Amino acid sequence: MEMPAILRAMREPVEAALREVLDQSGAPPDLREAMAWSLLDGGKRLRPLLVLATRRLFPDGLDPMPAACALEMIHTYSLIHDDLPAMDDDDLRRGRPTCHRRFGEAMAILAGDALLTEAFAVLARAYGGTDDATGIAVVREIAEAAGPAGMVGGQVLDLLATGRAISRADLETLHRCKTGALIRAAVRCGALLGRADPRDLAILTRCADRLGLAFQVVDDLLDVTSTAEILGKTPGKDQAQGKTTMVTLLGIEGARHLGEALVRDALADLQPFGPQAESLRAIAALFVERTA
Ligand code: GRG
Repeated sequence: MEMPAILRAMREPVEAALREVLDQSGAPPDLREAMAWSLLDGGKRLRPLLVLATRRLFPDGLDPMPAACALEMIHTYSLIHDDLPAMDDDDLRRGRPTCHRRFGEAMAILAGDALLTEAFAVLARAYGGTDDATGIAVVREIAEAAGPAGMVGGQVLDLLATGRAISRADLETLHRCKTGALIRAAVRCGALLGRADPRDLAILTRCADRLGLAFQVVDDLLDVTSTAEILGKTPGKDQAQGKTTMVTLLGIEGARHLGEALVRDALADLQPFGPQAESLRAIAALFVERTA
């Protein structure tokens, strides 16, 4: 998917930082290869970009790159585990074989485990020595977003909802946990690292929640409107698994309108931040314009 130049330029240092994280992980070569297969395979890097772009709103603070890398590592672990036969049982991710198809199930589980645990090592190394509360707030933010009340909890809600109809409220709760939590954490970490005041943090949290839901609405749309070639993963899975989605609840046009309205409101949230929010606005636009 083509990204605007401003985001492409921000993505380059993220790729280099992720490579360095792997080099310093101490993983045995076979494990490193499996981790690299999934981590360095051309994801859009939306979560790291959100951390960096939000940090740009503020003049002072801490380096956002370790938090950006940690979130991408946790996102990648979640995709590896989600693709396993015990969960979504998928063969294709980002246009090539999933980690377990390439390296076997045991190695894929361990590559996911390694990415998750190493993410917290990256955070501890980077922020452990800071003498204020910012570092620990960032670790807490990411742990809570990834854990039982966040992404893992959302995955369980998704599992339980498979094959049965659920209400729109329950679907929004599921989305807020499964995909929204990491997106919210990305924005909040950028703000925390920029030492945002409580008012700005609240505005950005609301903006992130809107973006998180818009992201999932578009994901539901792409699942029915796109192809494996464009998506890089198997389309049509929601219907095949009997899942309630924003498309089944609102129809294609209704879901499209909801996604657009959410991003419009998210952009309005960014108004007070002026030109400093240019890259964040570009990411927000991408959330509805994305094709993969
Ligand atoms: C296994 C604990 C555990 C959690 C899995 C996020 C998740 C929970 C599963 C992924 C299933 C899925 C395809 C959800 C739709 C939203 C999503 C996370 C899409 C992939 O994110 P992108 O589009 O991917 O940012 P890239 O490949 O660009 O990184």
